Amino acid sequence: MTMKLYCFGESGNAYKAALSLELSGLDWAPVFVDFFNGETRSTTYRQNVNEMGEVPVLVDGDLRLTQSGVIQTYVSDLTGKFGGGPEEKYDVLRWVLWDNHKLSSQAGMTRFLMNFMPAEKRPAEVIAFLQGRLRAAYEVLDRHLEGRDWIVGDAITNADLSCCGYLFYPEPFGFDRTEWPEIDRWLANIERQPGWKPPYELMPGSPADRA
Ligand SMILES: N[C@@H](CCC(=O)N[C@@H](CS)C(=O)NCC(=O)O)C(=O)O
Repeated sequence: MTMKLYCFGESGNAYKAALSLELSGLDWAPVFVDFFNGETRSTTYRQNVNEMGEVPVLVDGDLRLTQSGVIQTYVSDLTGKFGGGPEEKYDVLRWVLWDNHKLSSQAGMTRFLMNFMPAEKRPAEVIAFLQGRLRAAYEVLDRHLEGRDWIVGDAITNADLSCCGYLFYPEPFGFDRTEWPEIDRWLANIERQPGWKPPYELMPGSPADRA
């Protein structure tokens, strides 16, 4: 049976789940969530789809999973891909948790404030603060990638598929991959994976659709 992923194109957190599903070769289909018209905040969504009011949500038969890291782990359990070897799995988890806290959550927030919030409401001080926090995260990642092709071990894992979640988006949020040579090289490694697609080709909905 085809798995369903509740998502929308602008969501880097949903992209992490979509990319894992796509690269794993599992049979999945997106279900568009109309975030920009308030769907995730609706009572219907919270009662029937996700009490946390978020995407991504994966539905596989009777099983419903939320949180990108959980969905990625499920994909690994089903396919044996991207989980790292037995001695790497905790290191993979360590980077997924770091990403969820220090990289993706702040990148998602900054990108939202700089691109999707009406221009007159954009809080310059908050954006500057978040960009400072993000630079510290880019530094951690760039330094870690020195001499490595992948974040953990010798092959792509959920650590990579999590940390890259926001870094392929075209909208400006203070990240320029040419400033970070190790991150740039690592993103190119991910782009070379068979089946790789950028976010707006993998999931429905994009700024262009709303223009
Ligand atoms: N840690 C969560 C974060 C999920 C998340 O923040 N999703 C955002 C979209 S990128 C969302 O659905 N927000 C809905 C809202 O704030 O109303 C994950 O990795 O799945």
